[in-house]
Amino acid sequence: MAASLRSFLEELGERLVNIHDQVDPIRQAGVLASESLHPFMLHRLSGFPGWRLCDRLLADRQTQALALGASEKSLVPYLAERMFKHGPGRSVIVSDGPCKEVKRLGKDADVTQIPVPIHSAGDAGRYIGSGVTITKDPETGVRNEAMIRALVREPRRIPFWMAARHNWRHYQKYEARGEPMPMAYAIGVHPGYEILSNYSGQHDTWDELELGAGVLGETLELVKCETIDLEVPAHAEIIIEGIVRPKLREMEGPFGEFTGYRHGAAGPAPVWEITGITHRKNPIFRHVQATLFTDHQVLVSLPMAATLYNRLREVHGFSEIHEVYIPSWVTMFVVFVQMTPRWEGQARDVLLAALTSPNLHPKIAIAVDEDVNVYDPKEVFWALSTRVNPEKDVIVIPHERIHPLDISAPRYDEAEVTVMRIGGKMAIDATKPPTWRQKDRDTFERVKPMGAEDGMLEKILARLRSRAGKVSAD
Ligand SMILES: [Mn+2]
Repeated sequence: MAASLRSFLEELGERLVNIHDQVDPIRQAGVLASESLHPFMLHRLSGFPGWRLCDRLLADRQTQALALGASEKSLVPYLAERMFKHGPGRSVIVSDGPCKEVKRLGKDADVTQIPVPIHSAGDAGRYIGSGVTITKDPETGVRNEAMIRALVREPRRIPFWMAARHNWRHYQKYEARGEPMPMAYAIGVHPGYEILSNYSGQHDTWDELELGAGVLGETLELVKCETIDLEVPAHAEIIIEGIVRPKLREMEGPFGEFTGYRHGAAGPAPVWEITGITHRKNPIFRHVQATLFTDHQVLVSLPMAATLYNRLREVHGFSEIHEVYIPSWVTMFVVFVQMTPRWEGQARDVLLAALTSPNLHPKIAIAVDEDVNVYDPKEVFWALSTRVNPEKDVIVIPHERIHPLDISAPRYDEAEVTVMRIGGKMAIDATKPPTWRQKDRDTFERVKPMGAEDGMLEKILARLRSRAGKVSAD
């Protein structure tokens, strides 16, 4: 069976919380998605009979591992191995697919008839944040995917923020030719494909959907669009097709983003003119609530962590990297690296590599040793407190390009559709002295309470620890 949103929902089994109460998706789904700690499905949507809505499919490490076919314990190393050693998989074009069960083309297409929520109070309107955005390089014919936000306020006219670097490059090429760019959204695909569509590294001969096929170990089925020259995933719940004319701009934003702020990118934006919508029968709208601590961060931080894991291991020819962790509670601007430094300066170079990568997000990078639980903020702060001498272990780098939505740094050129911000970055080396100075390193060996290795105490310890609860990766 092809990997689809529905196959994943089946795999979730009892983890999926089914809600049969009547819910207004436009005005009530935002807070439900924001607060939920579980994958959930809304079965009765006011004003949208026949539709369902789901979100928080990647609510924790367990569901993330399920989406990628990985184990919880080695999620990032596994993903890096599938992405960079195994590599992209194959795709095949088929003549028909479930995404075409219902067709609404031309003037029959109306995006407002899809249960798209308002994410946050103060947003410019309803926003699609869950569309895997598909464009094609007009010179090479290679597709690109990313997930970008689109403002739904008219049936067929949608301003959208062109933050993603590769889609934007495609649009620049179409603009230079004076031609409209075909663009499609695939909404409601297997979350493995959603995750990989947020890969930001270079790709000249394959696209992010094929990278997803490689990670999931299947051949991806694509179908041709009805109204534009583009291929889309056959098993998607919803496909939206359209064109983006050159030079045309409309105001877009504000929109409450993954940073927890609504400002940062509002301004003139390209306009997507909808030419057709196709969807499955009894369609499921996959929502991605774009506020703090939601799927939004995870969708981007997982491929980013795998990309960094792969990249950091190459520093100095070989660096012993155990984990790269970008929790949703740091808004993707902070990267934790767990490593064993061998040489003097190695941790610092690893951190500098983490701050200059395909992703603009990392602004602060922190390295800790293998004896620090990188998933536990208390442990990381302990390492910061006791292993950092700020006058030598903190590097501040001025005047770097930083993430467009990081409003702590000033914005340049408000007239452009993509946002440019320049600000500082910081590396903090909270590792012990490197292994080549073993004696100095041994000074930082952690003390263990007496009896820590006494197996006879396990039952008593379990009772005594039960109130605190263990911190694990989110
Ligand atoms: Mn790309």
